[in-house]
Amino acid sequence: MPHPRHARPTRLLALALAVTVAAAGCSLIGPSGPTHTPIPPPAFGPDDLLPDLQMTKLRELFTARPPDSDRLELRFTAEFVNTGAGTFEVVGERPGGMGAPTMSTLQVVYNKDGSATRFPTSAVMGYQADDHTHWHIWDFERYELVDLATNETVTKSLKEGFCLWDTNKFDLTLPGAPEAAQYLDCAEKSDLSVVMGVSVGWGDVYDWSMSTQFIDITGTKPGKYRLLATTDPSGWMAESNEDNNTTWVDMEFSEGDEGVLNVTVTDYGPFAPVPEGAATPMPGATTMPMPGSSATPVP
Ligand SMILES: [Cu+2]
Repeated sequence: MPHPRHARPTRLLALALAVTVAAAGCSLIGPSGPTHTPIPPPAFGPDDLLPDLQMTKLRELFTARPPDSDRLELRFTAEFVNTGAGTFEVVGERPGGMGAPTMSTLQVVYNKDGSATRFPTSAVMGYQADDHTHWHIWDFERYELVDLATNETVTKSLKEGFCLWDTNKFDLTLPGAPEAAQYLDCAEKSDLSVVMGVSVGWGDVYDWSMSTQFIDITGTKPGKYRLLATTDPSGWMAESNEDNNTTWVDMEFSEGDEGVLNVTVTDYGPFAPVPEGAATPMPGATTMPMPGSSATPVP
């Protein structure tokens, strides 16, 4: 059933409560350094229709050197899906008007009785130009490469933004899954608010070909590595299960041509399994890797 985005009655939680609780929390070290004190999501009851965000299998992994650069990139396609009972919806607002470069955010959780809870989250949105030209949530996915010989993190994703969007049908047999995409717009530069999200049963795909969909592995030697990908890594959003947000893939890097590393996948960590009779097959690479990349992407 399509869900209305703005029309439902809301009960705004007491912000004072959230701030009091947040003051007791520890400061947060994100992938790009210290950020503001996180606001914990409120508690929810059995009639609140919470989303559940999970990663699907990481795919299309390969390394590449962009033209005119010494950087070596590990590129891959990542996707998170919403397998919960309710839609995942985030509202961005900038009450300060056009002069404000960022939007503060609210998550909206709908209830079986038709009401909705809107509450502030620690997530921040910014406008991204280049090949996106829309608003993003910063740091909503985290990617880390771990050297399996030393168990040390080699590199992490940069501060990165994500527009939440119903890009892929994942499991439309889930109760409440809409047949058609509901979230397809991350607004324009001049907009003062935006509603983004991922519906029940839908996925949001970050294709390897997007400008920032890589981690910098310059200087990484051949060997065995684990790539971990986590959605909502700081736990900003309310979900029915906070313990299934990470997936990983184990790989062996070997010397390739022209300084790239060839990638052989050896194992996968837990991921949201493609349901039997899924509405559509998982998307694969539709174009060849960029010049200078390592062979064909690993499916
Ligand atoms: Cu974008």
